[in-house]
Amino acid sequence: MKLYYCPQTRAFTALWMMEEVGQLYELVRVNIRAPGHPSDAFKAINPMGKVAGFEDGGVGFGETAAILLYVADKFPQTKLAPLPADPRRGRFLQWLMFSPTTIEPAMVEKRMGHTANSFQSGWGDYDRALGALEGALTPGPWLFGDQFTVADLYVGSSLGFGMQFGMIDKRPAFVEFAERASARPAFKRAQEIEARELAKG
Ligand SMILES: N[C@@H](CCC(=O)N[C@@H](CS)C(=O)NCC(=O)O)C(=O)O
Repeated sequence: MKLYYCPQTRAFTALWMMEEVGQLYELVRVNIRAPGHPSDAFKAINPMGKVAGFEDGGVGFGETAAILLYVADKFPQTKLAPLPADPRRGRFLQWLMFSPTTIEPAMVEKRMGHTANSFQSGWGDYDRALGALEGALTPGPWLFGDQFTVADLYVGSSLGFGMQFGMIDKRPAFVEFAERASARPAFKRAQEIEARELAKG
């Protein structure tokens, strides 16, 4: 397995995932700020030319949610995803997709300082999106009680990033959830790898 990665980008979420799984993988650096990026070779991995990218068995793909789900399904012993026959699977997929489909556009709305037409916009609007998420994080500790899944990982990562850059309100449920997620040993290992990679330049 190869993870195509660049420090200080969304690829951190997939890096954290790989550290949760604990299987051998190769970290392949992609410099998204270099002239000529994205190369044709990298677009053969991820047609959008964005990180994170992933490759397994010679097949490449992108999109963080796809990478998280693919790896969680490949290693079911990690219990990072309810199995396909589990009735909770649909709700798990809903929350896994919530970051790219709903939290991310809501954060853009906040940054741009406008209010979306909640009825027409796929993510509703900022308050509606955050309200739905806030409701799901209680009572916790995770979206599915005691079972930590990649949906928690992605939501935790998005909340941490969004609150750091002022695009998500620091509501107590969000702060506590992000703190709980970032206290995980795999998160800390990913941070160490990120610091090491950053130091390489
Ligand atoms: N929907 C993608 C977004 C990935 C993304 O936007 N990555 C940015 C870095 S945070 C990137 O690669 N930008 C460089 C580019 O667009 O060429 C995902 O979640 O994986």
